Order: sequence, then C-alpha cells, then structure tokens
Amino acid sequence: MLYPQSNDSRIVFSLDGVWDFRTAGEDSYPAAWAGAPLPEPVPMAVPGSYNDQNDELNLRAHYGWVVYQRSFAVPSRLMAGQRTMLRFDATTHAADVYVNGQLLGSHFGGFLPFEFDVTDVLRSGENLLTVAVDNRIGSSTLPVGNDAGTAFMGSDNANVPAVAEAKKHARRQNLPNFDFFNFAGLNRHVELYTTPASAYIADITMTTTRLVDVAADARTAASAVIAYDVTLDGTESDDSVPPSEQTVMSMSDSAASDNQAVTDNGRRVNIAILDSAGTVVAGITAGFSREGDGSVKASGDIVIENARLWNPGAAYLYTAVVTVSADGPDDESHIIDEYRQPFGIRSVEVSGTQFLINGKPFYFKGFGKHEDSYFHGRGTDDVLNVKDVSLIHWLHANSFRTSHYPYAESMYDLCDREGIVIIDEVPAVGMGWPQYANPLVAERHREAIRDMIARDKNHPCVVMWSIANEPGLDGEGDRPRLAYDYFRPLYELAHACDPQNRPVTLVCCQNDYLSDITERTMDVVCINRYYGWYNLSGDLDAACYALNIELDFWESIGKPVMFTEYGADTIEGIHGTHGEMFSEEFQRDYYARINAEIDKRPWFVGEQLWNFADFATFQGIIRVEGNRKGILTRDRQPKMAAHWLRERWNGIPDYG
Ligand code: BDP
Repeated sequence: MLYPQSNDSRIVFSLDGVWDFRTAGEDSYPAAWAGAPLPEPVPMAVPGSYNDQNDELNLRAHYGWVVYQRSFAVPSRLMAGQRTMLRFDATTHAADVYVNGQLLGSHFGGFLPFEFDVTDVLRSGENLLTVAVDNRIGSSTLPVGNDAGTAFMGSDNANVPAVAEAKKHARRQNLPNFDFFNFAGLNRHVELYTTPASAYIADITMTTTRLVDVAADARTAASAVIAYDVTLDGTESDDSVPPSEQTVMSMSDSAASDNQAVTDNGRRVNIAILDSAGTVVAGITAGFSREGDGSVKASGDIVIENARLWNPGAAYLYTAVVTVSADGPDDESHIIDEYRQPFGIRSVEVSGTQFLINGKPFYFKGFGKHEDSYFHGRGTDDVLNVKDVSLIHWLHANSFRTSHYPYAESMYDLCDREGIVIIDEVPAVGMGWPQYANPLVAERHREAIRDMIARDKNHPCVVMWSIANEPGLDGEGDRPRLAYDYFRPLYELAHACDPQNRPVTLVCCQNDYLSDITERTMDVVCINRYYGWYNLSGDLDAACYALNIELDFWESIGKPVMFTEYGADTIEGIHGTHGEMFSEEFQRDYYARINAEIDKRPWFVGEQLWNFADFATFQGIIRVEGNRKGILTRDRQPKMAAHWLRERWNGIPDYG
C-alpha cells in the first residue's frame, strides 16, 4: 500500500483535526451513533491517543469502545471519475468505520494502515464519518493482554478473603502483558485520497540487487543494479497483456528515450531515477504483463552508474518517478498515473559474526524507543519525531528498534533522510504458550508481519525485522518445541515477504539460554538482559560476572549478537556517592560496567539500551510515573548517563 501522495494524477485531503468523541460500552456502542450526530460529544484531536486529552472523563481507565465522528465535504467535481480511498494510518486496536451510516468495514490491529474504497459511497455536500474504536486487549490480541479483566498488577493476595471478594466486584480494565501504556484511539493520520480509477499504480518496490566495486568508505559504487517492480490495478488494469520487453537505460541514455516497449493495450511504465539534486541519472520504459497470480506488473532491472550509497550517518536518497501512460485515440501519449517513490541504494547482510551494511561491519549504537509523549500519548507527532532524531544525533547514536510495534510512516521517512538505522518490530509482545496454541493469534501475527514488510520494504533505514519481543521460549516443561514450531514459520514468512531479504530476528528475554532452541536460529541474536537490575539487583560486580558466563555461551554459537535492551530505572535528581539503584550515578555506572564487558567481544555487534526516554506505563507497584529507564526524561532532558553515553558513542565509529 503506497502512502497517499498529491500530484498531477492524485489528490490527498487530510481529515485530521478536532473530531467529536464519546465513550461507549465495554462490548458495544449504540448503533444509532453511526449515522447521526453524536449526542453531547466532547472534542478530541486527531491524530492523538484519547487517554490524556480530557480531564473530566477518566480516559486512562476506559475499557472498551469509544466513538469518533466528524463531517466533511469534498470537491466532487475534482474527484469525478477518480477512485477515492479513505485511509487510516493506524487506529488502536480495533475499528468499525461508517460513512453516512453505512458500515464500510472493520479492521483489527493497532499499528498498521488500512483503507476503504469510498468512490461510490461519498455524496456531494456533507458526509458523516463515524469511527468506533475498541481498546481492549486480551489473550488473542497483539500485543497480548490478560483476559481476566479484573486481575490487578501487584501482589495477588488471592488467599485474603476480602481481596478475593472485592475482585469479583472490581471494574474491568485492560491488563497488558507488556510494559507500555495501552494508548488508544485514532493515533495516526486519517486521509482521503484519490487515484485514477481505470488503472492506477498499486505498489512499487525498489530493491538493490547488486553493487559493483564499492569504494573503501562505502559511499559509492561503480554501479548498482536496482530491481524494480510496479503493480498496476484498477477497473481496466487486467486487460490481457503479453510478457513485456524492456529497455535498460543508463545515465548516458535519457529517461525520455523513444526506444520504448509498448504492450498491445498500449499501457507502459516509465521509471526515471532522480539523484538528490533532481537530475535524471537512469531510467527505463517497460510494458506490463500478467503474473501467475493474476496481478499486472512491470518488473526488471535498472542500472545506476556511479551510484551514491545510503549509509548510516551518511544518507543518500534517490527518487523513482514512476509514470504509467498509454496512447489515446489521438495516438498521443497520455499519463494515466504517477508516483514518486524515494529509495536508497545499500546492501544488508549477515556474514559469520558480522552485520554488514554495504559490505562493512556495522555496530548498532542506540536504544529501544516508544511512540510516547505528554498529551499526545502514542499520537503521531512530527515535532517530537524531529526532536528525537536531533537527540539521536546529539548522542552520536545511529539506530533504534521500533519497540514494540511499527511506528508511524513519517518516522521512517525521517530516518531514511537522516541516516538512522531501524530494527522494525511487529506488535508481538507478551506472548507465551497459550498464544502458540491459538490459531487466531498466529493468523494475526502473520498478517502483521506481511503488512509491516509491505509497508516498510522500500525504506533504506530498515535493516532488520523483529518478529517478536520477549516471547516465552522453549526449554521449560514438557513442551520443548512449541515456541520453535510457532516462530520458525514466521521467521521464514518474514524472509519470503521481503524483496530485500533483510536479516530477521526475535528479541529474547532473560531466560535459560542453554536450553532455549529458538533464539540461536535467528540471523542475529538479540538479547534483552537486566543483570544488575531485575536480577543481581544493584550488584554490578555480580552482574558482570553473570554476563560474562552468558557471553561465553553466545560466543560458541558463532552468530552476531547484540543487546536490544539493558538498563536501570533512574529518577532524575536522585544522587548518591555510591550510586545506588534509581540514582543517576547508578545508571551511568551500570552502562560503564556492562559496556566494558561487551567491548571485550568482537562478535558483539551492538548496544541498544532500554530506553531512549522515560515512558508511560500501566500503573503498578514497580512503576512511579511510568518506566524510568530512559537515558532522557519523558520531556527529553538528559540524565547523567546520557552525557556519558554521548562521549562513549562519539568514540565508536558506525563501521568497525
Ligand atoms: C522488558 C520489555 C520492555 C520493558 C522492560 C522493563 O521488553 O518492554 O519496558 O523489560 O521492564 O522486559 O523495563
């Protein structure tokens, strides 16, 4: 699914703004609300989580459905003959969407886009858009919650009669099996956009398949072969077409060459490759052909001479200007549709114990993050994203993981442009044995992997896919292969979906690494470790001793290994001469000691600590105003460790 774009063939209308809002029931919402103005609504900004936007309603505690509504008018003359789509960048977690009282459909899954064709639904004048959103999580959702609904975080005390009785009467609430606040609602942008109706560009894939003579600094290659793949759809896209012929043009030819391959229905694609200055450096014209699965595609190779490579810290982007055209009855060529797809040229590969970008061993310096901020919750916030990227540069970091769900598209665009490396993660967090036996979870998990890779495949910043965070792994009890049997097909699916065949990982919890059989089968071993915090708490000598024992084991596996989490809760302003837990000194000392151990291991390919910044969590007895493991506060001020890490990372090059 291509991100909506305005150009000569397409229009985008934003539906962001202040909508009407009502809370509804746990299991349902009044049907009448779908087709008529909401009774006594409160204002609610979109994009944004609803939880922190209203102080009269207790929206952090809300459990179940809410209803959003707004009306809008469209310039029907502009849209005549066009295909009109209604797109949600993400709604968390389930949504029913109505236009003028008509149910368009439902979507499940809180972090990836979905859309509906509203061409025949919209009317001229005002249209009423109603979106009902359910925030409930449970044992079949991703991320995973606790079905009970009235269990409590903290001590269970089930044997205390009064507690047991009170639980029967307690309000139902979301109980996450994960440690970030369950921010919900219309978290990301809502747009209407058009494409041509008869034939439109449905998808574009640009994949670096070969680099020739990469320079020692990996900034350039004598040439790069880019595989392109353009999918055409629409009411007339499937006119039978024969296999196409195509012409590869290098920089010395012009993209406007008249040596064009034209199919018998006359429809053809032109791809002009622009460098960052907007100069055409290569191009191709090709016809479409019908694939075995019925789709209509144009695919082949484009060669770019003297290619500039995308590198961490030294990004370089090209743009593929994709134009579909056909000859009209007047024999003149007419443009049917067009789309500008940015892409970067780079390779990613695991070789032995190294993680190679453009053939050079890369070292990950960075963090796990969250989409999380005051007032917005998990709502898309470009000011925050720009600020975070500037802090990543300030820290001399080069990467982060989208823990624990795919982020808004604009963050990937920023990282493409700023040369920041991303490990892209699906919202599979909180998983264990009940989920492995549940086919609905497996189906949702497959869908999340497919949709994430389909959405993010062209981003050069994405160098690895993470198919889960800290799932229960095998080795315990009498079901030794359950996790392996569940995750192996997903690992293979991720590889099969990715045209670039990037490395795939699963991020593993502090566990019995000797008996676990799944983590070691990943392309990169990604470990979350809390020696010195959750275990051996406060004793950094013991923590280092334990870590070294475990690292000796990973050395024997012969794969690249990295931290994807390690850290210590730290309250800014708490200090101590001997750096006890929760003090700023302890966090700094923790990183100094643990990092000194990994520095001895050349096969250790990265340190992504936990977390970039403090973030909101569900309330509970181990969280004071959320998770405080940030090296920055929630309002992005550095703790003492941030200054220490900044100096350390300044001394560690991206390429080892
Ligand atoms: C890990 C989780 C992460 C938590 C972190 C913590 O992956 O989401 O926030 O622990 O407890 O288990 O700080």
